Amino acid sequence: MNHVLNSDRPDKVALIEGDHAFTYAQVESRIVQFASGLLAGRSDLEEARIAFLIPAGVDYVTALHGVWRAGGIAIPLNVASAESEWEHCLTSAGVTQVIVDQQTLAGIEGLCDRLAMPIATVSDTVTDSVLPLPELSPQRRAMIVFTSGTTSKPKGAVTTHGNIAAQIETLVTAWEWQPEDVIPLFLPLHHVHGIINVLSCALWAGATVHAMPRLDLTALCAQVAADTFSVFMAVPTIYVKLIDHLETLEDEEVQGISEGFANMRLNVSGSAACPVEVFEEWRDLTGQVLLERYGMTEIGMALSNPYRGERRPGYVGQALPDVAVQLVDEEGDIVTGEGTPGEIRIQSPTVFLEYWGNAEATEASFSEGWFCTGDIAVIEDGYYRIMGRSSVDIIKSGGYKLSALEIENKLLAHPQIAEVAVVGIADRTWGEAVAAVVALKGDGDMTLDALKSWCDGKLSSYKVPKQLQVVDALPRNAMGKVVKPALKPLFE
Ligand code: MLC
Ligand code: AMP
Repeated sequence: MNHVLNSDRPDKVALIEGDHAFTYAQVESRIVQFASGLLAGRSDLEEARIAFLIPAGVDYVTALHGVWRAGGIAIPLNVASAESEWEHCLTSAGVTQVIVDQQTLAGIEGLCDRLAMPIATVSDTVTDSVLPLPELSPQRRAMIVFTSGTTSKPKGAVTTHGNIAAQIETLVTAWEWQPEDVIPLFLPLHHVHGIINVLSCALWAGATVHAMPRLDLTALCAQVAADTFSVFMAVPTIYVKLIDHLETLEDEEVQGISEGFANMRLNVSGSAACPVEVFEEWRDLTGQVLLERYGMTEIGMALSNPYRGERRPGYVGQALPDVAVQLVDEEGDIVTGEGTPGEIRIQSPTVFLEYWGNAEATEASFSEGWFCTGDIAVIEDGYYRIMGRSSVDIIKSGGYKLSALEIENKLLAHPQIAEVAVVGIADRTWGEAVAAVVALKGDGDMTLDALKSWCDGKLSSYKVPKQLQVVDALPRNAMGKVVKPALKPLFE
């Protein structure tokens, strides 16, 4: 199936990258040339895993769609990861080839050499000898997105072509995507928020995407003030950063930017809870009533406030089209009626197939055919409200899901650290901030700056603790397990 790239208006601009505009026809032709180059004479990649490390732009789209069209499984990697994190993704997924661009080549070249993994750029791969591309059924595996959880190492969530099409279609329908839409893309492209909600929905609808390699608030706001965009999607942290940024500007400039946001048809917040104060400040500043929605790597988007109708602050709305939702209480009973909390469970064509090479984890995440999210919610007056997560070992920082265990395991390699516990503490900007409590070997001391320097290159920088407390010993229960809730007050 040739899903996801609109073919209705070949001359329309699909993607803007810096000073370059690429039409749908140009993007399509580059994808076919790249897919043909990848195939190199074969008729189908037969689900070979092809990873890529490419910032937002035409090469990213070419790699993603090219791997799909050649019958491979696309694995978008975080351009900002530490080497050991890339190594885990490449080896655990059995990647056979890595695609880079000129900027990212130097960072991963050494690792690929060591792993004897072929590496190439998109430009090296495209060919003029275009081949017939394979027919792909919706059941075929299409993508692996690495996601953290309650285990130490991230797991690769596999979605099929059918899952991806369903994830896109439900949002295109619910949020009324149109070919006239224009959206900025500054979110990272190794997670579903950027890949599906922004990039893929836009390209499915025939809209235009402005690809930005990173979040540059000044440049972004200048384009907003020029009324470039009709739709805007971000995590709550970015709305907080925008509110703070506007406070530093002159009134006249603020007015232009606020009007730019006010003139858009839709502002969406998701990937983490949007605090009611942020919802209200954004409405006061721009007149936009944020549409908050809830999703997850394994399921795409599941719950959303209405596009037309009341968007309620602090709530994530109702089930999206074709998504079935259950709340299940601690006894395993389905919650009926309003006001009683339960774990969110999902059944939908959007739900992923499996964790790559980890049948045990896949099985553990389903119950009687329902995917168990680990998020606790309640229904009030017909709207779902997310109350929290069943695990204290998951931290949501700036929209990134982090595993406390993964960070603890890294920190334990520090020669001075005897024991460590990592928790998420409430933070206005990040939602939750990573905080570490350590007990040291011997009599020495440890500063946060010293710990951060030690982490450099060992962990992605957003996983590095933002706060540190040194204690004599960690509080443990009778079973010897660290009592994490007792640690949070240390940071108050
Ligand atoms: C950056 N930093 C973070 C951070 N992002 N710290 C904690 N948490 C984060 N999320 C730190 C860096 O390490 C660095 O620290 C400093 O902030 C500046 O880095 P930066 O890269 O210049 O920051 P900035 O560009 O402002 O990045 C913030 C951000 C980014 C909000 C734009 O975090 C981001 O893009 N988040 C979105 C993640 C996302 O897309 N999640 C969706 C997952 S899918 P130092 O110390 O080095 O200076 C999902 C499903 C769903 O959740 O429902 O959507
Ligand atoms: P990820 O695994 O990175 O896809 O993150 C998914 C998780 O983000 C969910 O399981 C929720 O815990 C959280 N999440 C996403 N959207 C929201 C939201 N609107 N409110 C609260 N939590 C959210």
